[in-house]
Amino acid sequence: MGTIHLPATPYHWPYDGVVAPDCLALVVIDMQVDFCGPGGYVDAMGYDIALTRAPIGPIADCLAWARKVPGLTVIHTREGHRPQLADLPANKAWRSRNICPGIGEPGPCGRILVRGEPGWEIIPELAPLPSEVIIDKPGKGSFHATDLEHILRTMGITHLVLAGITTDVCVHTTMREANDRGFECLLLEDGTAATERKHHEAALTMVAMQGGVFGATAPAHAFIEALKPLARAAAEG
Ligand code: C5J
Repeated sequence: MGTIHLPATPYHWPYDGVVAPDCLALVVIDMQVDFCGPGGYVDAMGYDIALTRAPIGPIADCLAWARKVPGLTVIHTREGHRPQLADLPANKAWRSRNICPGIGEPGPCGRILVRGEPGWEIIPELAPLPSEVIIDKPGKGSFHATDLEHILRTMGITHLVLAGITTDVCVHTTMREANDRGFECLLLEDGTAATERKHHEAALTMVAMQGGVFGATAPAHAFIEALKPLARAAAEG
């Protein structure tokens, strides 16, 4: 079995030299209609969804190659709440109502950020395969109130490549949570985006400070180049 390593900022990733595909997960965060689709939550708040849609192509390319590498795990997350909003903290509800239809209120894509509604679905371009893990999370981080850590430890996964939206909120929170738990993280620079470009750029810069305080960053093509030899070897049998 081959291994994965690639040029990244601020160090050649991973810190420990190489990672085998069965110790690696590609985690695609919250690529839901509510965050990047027309009529979804971000659109309703008045942000430009062209920004949050920009990573769709790079993520689709990464998924296509990752799915060809035996042993590599793909995980998707969805932010959302139970229909009765029993898992929606009062401060999150209050803040969301300050801007537009609040979480749980009706919008063009159904009730905002409520599980089972059209806006909560992952966009069709990045639809999970039936074999892939989906984590439903009520918070910004993917570890809070989910079984993500249990799944990663059970599967022997130690290294995470992160993509999805938004860079400064759910992706950063997840990366920080993962880093504190000892997972070695790589963030895909063009596989993520924020509702404001300057926040995206600042969030990438923050990862690389202090020698890589939360891990490293690299463009999606660098990750894909690292996957290609393994995918080709698998195809040749
Ligand atoms: C936000 C997210 N921004 N997925 N969620 O509320 O980043």
